[in-house]
Amino acid sequence: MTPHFSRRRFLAGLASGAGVLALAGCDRLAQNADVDAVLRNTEKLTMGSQRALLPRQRLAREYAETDLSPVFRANGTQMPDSEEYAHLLEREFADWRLQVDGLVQRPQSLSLAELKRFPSRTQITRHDCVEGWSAIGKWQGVPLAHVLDAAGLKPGARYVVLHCADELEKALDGSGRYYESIDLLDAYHPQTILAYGMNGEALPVPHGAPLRLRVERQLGYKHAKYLMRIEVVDAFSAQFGGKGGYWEDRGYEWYAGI
Ligand SMILES: Nc1nc2c(c(=O)[nH]1)N[C@H]1C(S)=C(S)[C@@H](COP(=O)(O)O)O[C@H]1N2
Ligand SMILES: [Mo]
Repeated sequence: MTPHFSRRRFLAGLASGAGVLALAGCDRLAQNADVDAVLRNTEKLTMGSQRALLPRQRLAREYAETDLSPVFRANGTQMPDSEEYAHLLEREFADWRLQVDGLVQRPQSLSLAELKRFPSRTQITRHDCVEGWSAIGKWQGVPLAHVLDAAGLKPGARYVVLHCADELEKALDGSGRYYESIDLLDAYHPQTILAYGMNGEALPVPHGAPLRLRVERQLGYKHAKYLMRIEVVDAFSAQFGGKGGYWEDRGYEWYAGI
């Protein structure tokens, strides 16, 4: 008996009592129209209860153009302080590449033009910073799911680490570099995008040019700006301070759900 069939029998047992299990083998169970109807219903029930148990896959609220904040604050780094970034900016990011590596089948090195050739998503959402301010902005970018699919996950992939160009704290050992991490549930969420556009224009430098993460079900500090590299890992304990992000290493929650 395949695991699939035993799962169906388990579901049928749940729905109509253990009697069904006692009287029928797999074949009879599958051929019986009434039982099929029960199975179809329990499948819906299963989907419903899984959706209820997985509120993280809910969509964040999306707004209208008229809701856009007249001013969207920039926070944290507003201009990465490195020669490398200065050179990239000078050439309008023509030499910038997003590295995608780690537990992937096909490591990628993607230019901005290549990222823009993927299907894009535009969303108007509210950004909430723990420091107590919010702003509504329009973001355009490629769903992270498409980029991960292009790279192909390897078995064991669990988290996506986002490496940034900026050091928020100057430290000789590189421990002051901004980074973040999210799990695959958030990485594949339909509103999780790598944004290259903001409010109808190219993403401005203070907001993370040329590319930043939008992960709309979480607080502001998870939305890593100035992306350079996406690394797929099985655990983030070996990265920097081991807590999964620049602010997490300094005491903030790793899962900053809103
Ligand atoms: N690379 C990088 N990403 C970052 C930060 C930063 O300092 N460096 N600050 C975070 C915080 S705390 C917030 S609230 C948002 C601010 O995004 P904004 O500048 O577009 O408002 O970016 C987040 N991502
Ligand atoms: Mo923030």
